[in-house]
Order: sequence, then structure tokens, then C-alpha cells
Amino acid sequence: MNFSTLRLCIRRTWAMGGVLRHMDLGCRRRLLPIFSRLLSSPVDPPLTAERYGVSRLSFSEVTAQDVSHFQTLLPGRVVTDEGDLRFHNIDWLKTVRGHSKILLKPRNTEEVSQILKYCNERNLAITPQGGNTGLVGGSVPVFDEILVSTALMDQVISFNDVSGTLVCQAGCILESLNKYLTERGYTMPLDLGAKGSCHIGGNLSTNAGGLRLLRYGSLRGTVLGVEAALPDGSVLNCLNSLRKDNTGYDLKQLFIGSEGTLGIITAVSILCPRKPSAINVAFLGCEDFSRVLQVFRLCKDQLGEVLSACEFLDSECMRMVETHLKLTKPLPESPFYVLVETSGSCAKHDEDKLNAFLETAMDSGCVTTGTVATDHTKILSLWALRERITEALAHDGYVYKYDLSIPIEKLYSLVEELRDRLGSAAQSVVGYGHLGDGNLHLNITAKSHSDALLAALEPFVYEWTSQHNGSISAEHGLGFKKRDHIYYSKSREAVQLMQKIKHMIDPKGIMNPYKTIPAMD
Ligand code: FAD
Ligand code: 2HG
Ligand code: ZN
Repeated sequence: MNFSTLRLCIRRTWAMGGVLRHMDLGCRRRLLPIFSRLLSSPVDPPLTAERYGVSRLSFSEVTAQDVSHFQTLLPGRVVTDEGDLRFHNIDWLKTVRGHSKILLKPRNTEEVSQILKYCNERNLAITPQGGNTGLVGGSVPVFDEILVSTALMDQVISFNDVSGTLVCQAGCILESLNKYLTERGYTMPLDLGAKGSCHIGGNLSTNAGGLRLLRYGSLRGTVLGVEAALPDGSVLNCLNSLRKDNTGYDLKQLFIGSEGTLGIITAVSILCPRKPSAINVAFLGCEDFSRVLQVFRLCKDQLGEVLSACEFLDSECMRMVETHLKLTKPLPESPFYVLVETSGSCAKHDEDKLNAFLETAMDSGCVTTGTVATDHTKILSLWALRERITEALAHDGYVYKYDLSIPIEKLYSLVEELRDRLGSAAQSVVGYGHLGDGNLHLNITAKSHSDALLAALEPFVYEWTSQHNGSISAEHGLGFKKRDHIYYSKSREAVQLMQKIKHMIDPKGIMNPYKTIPAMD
């Protein structure tokens, strides 16, 4: 089938499938966490300590004197009301719950430093919190840790419109930063479904990957500098704006991906690319996963430098977004879908390349159906089918979430094996993710949490991943839920060195305890 025939089919498909819902995605993203909470069960998850049988470490408990100290330090910015704390004690997935009695809202680095110094002296444990969109239980307390929120640290400090270097406070919301940059002809080098709520400090602390990693690389490359308050209250200023700096150890890397266990990131310097002026999205249907892989290979061959994203989802994911979010499938039913995005500076050039790619993909049979969008609203609608899967799954029941790096040729095999293994014990087993990064998001849903289902999943999923030379966390981190599984991806020696680093920077262990790094033997 040539491309003009494809276009015709596409038009017909649009007509048959009905018009995609046009919506203000920005607005929905901002409301996403609130809606999800309102729409799903009002029942809180059990306390983490009870469900997982964790023992509290010997930290001090917050006293009335501590509260009044914080009220003097942060007038009007200390939250102690149980109702107001509820959102902050429960994770986005509603699977873990702590019972912190206090949340602090500093405005600047100095205040964060004062909080940490005081807590360290008093042996009070802390959980740093950004947008609370983390998916591994790292952003909420396990017991009564003091919550330190970056919500009021939301100022842009500087932007250099020649180099594209943005320096900002850690609490800036990702989507707000992107808006700020768009107005100046630039864009953020990362994008994710939680952009309306997550903070840039949270993004760095989890080393978030997201939808643009294929094009712009990981935060380990685009972040130029970090400022962080350490547990003893001292401030580490590595807020560099240089692209090249080979003087000694690169300390900012310690804070990227450390999930709040070493200190609190207070400011960030990040290199931002120019906003591409031409964007196209193709949404394609494939008959099986081997054809999905052929599409990816073809994308790299024929789209090369303009390829900016290559994502995939299976038909179960499509069913989820149709059922729970009422999104409309823009194509006839296919076992797999691939979303290909091109971004560049010359619309004609990119369109020619995309057309040639689509023609080859159709002629070779690796794609059976497809649709293309060049206008902004349609592009957003197609992206919503991929970006909103997490949200749709949250409406399906209790979600067991795995975020795995797997050699690409085996990326989908685990999903198939699990379907056989679990049978009717699971409501749904879905696979989707960042095809271009070799990152599978494997999600299993069930009516409610069940120890038996968990036992069927773990350690099976981790063992399988390790045997296939994968990683048990590609981009979400370890947090509370995956901490003790680190050994599937890291050697004993590597974990021991991490423990030593943690002990050196945080000898009392007050920073986000019970998370990320297993306790020393
Ligand atoms: P939080 O959830 O508040 O915190 C995450 C961790 O970082 C916690 O351990 C916390 O203690 C620590 N932390 C937060 N701020 C600081 C700070 N300033 N200093 C030190 N530690 C801190 N993740 C991806 O990688 N890719 C995706 O594509 C993606 N898509 C998502 C889509 C949806 C709908 C949702 C709900 C989540 C998604 N996530 C994704 C996961 C999540 O959004 C990211 O991990 C995000 O980076 C977390 O940012 P946050 O501000 O919400 O951090
Ligand atoms: C995504 O890529 C996020 O959509 C979330 O990383 C993945 O919910 C998930 O499993
Ligand atoms: Zn992801």
C-alpha cells in the first residue's frame, strides 16, 4: 500500500472511529492527581508498616516544642492538620501510607538548610516530597517522618537564551518550566505523563526518564548543576552552568537518582534544547511484537536525526484507555501500536522523511494500519493514548507495577510468560513503554491487593529480568517497594559502596529512611 492509499485509509479510520476527544491536556494534567484520587476508591491503603511488616528505627518523635520551632522558622508554612496531611501521606498509586504529623514548606535554600540542621541535631527523620507522583513509594513516609515539601520553591532563577541554560528552584513544576521555555523558543529536555504535578527536584531525585529520552538523553547528561542541602544543614553548591567541567568527582551525579536519601535538592541547572518548529506523530498498528521491532529499526534507519520518540503499547493498554478514560482508538484494533514522533526545524524535510518511512513500513508489512498528525491538537490526542495509560490503569483496580530495562528483542516476552503464569489470578497483564530506550512498563491489575498474587509475581519478575541481563528499575527508582531487590541489578560490592557513601553523608540515617539503599548487614 502506498502512502496516499494509507492517508485515505487513515481518513476513513478517523471517520469510522469517530472524532478523537479534543481536550485541554494541560488542564487535565494539573488536575490528574486530584481526579484520580476522587474517582477511585475513597478507602485509604493500609499503613505501610502494617502491610509490609516494617519496624520503626529509633528516631525521635516530633514534640510540641519541635512544632513551635518550625512555626517560628516558617511562619504560616507548617501543616499539622490531619486532613491536609492525608494527600501527602499516601502515594499517587494509593498503595502505601505513612502517618506523618507534620509537613514543612520552605521557600528557599536557607530555610531547607535550617530544617535539616535542626532535624539532624534532634535525630528526626525526613521525607522530601515534590509532586508526590513517584511510583515506588519513595515520596511518602513509612512511619512519622517529617515531610519537607518543595511546593513553594518554584522560582526560575535565571535563563540564558544563548546557551539554553535554565537555573531554577527544585519545586518548579515540569509543565510550568516547559511553558516558560516555550515562550522563549526553548523546551525542557524531559517530558512525562505526570508533568502537570511533578517537580524538577523530584525528577532529578528519581532520575526520571520519560518520553524524550530517546532524543535528548538522560538527566545525567542534561543536568549541568545541582544545589543540595545536606543532612547536617550545610549547602553543597554545585550549581554549575558549564557544559564541560572535569575537575574532580562529579558530585551532582550522586544526587541524581538518589531519591532523597542523601539530602534535599534545592536548585537545578539544566541544559535546554531549542523548541523544534516541526513536529509530526504517526500512530501505527502492528500484527505482532517482531513487527514492532522492525518498525523501530526502520525508524532509526529512515528517520535518523529527526526521530524524537518511539513508544509502544499493546491492545490491552488500548482497552484500558478506552474503558476507563473514554478515549477513542484512532485505528482498527491491532495487537500492538507504535507511536513515532519526529521533531525538527524544517517541516517539509521531516514530512518527506516520514512519508518515505511510512511507505516502506506499509510495503514491508510491518505496519498494517496507521494515522498521522501534524496539527497540535491531534498530536496531543494521539499522545494521550500513550501518556494516560498509567492513569487508566489506576482506575482498573490494585496495580502491581514493574519498570524494567530488558534487551529489546526480549522486551515483550515477559508479558506473554506472565499471562500464562497468572491465568485468571490477574485481571489484566499489560505491556507498554519506551521502545526506543528498551524500557518495558509491565503492569498487572487485580481487584485488590493480594499476597498470593504478589508471591506469583515476585521474585519471578526480578529473577527473569536479572537472567536476561536487564534492570529491575529502568526509570522509576527503588523507593520503598523495590529497595531490597537492588541485588538483582547491582553487585554486593556496589551496594556496600553505596551504603558507605550514605553513611558518610547521612551518619544518622535521617534522610528518607527505609528507602532505596538496604540497611547495612
Ligand atoms: P516525588 O514523587 O514527590 O518524589 C520522588 C522521590 O524523590 C522521593 O523519594 C522523594 O523523597 C524524592 N524527592 C522529591 N523531591 C526531592 C528533592 N527536592 N530533593 C531530594 N529528594 C527529593 N517517571 C519516569 O521516569 N518516566 C515517566 O514517563 C513517568 N511517567 C509518569 C506518569 C504518571 C501519570 C505518573 C503518576 C508518574 C510517572 N512517572 C514517570 C513517575 C514520577 O512522575 C517521576 O518519578 C517524577 O520524577 C517524580 O517527581 P515528583 O516531583 O512527583 O517526586
Ligand atoms: C510511563 O512511561 C511512566 O508512562 C509510567 O513511566 C509507567 O505506570 C507505569 O508503569
Ligand atoms: Zn516510563
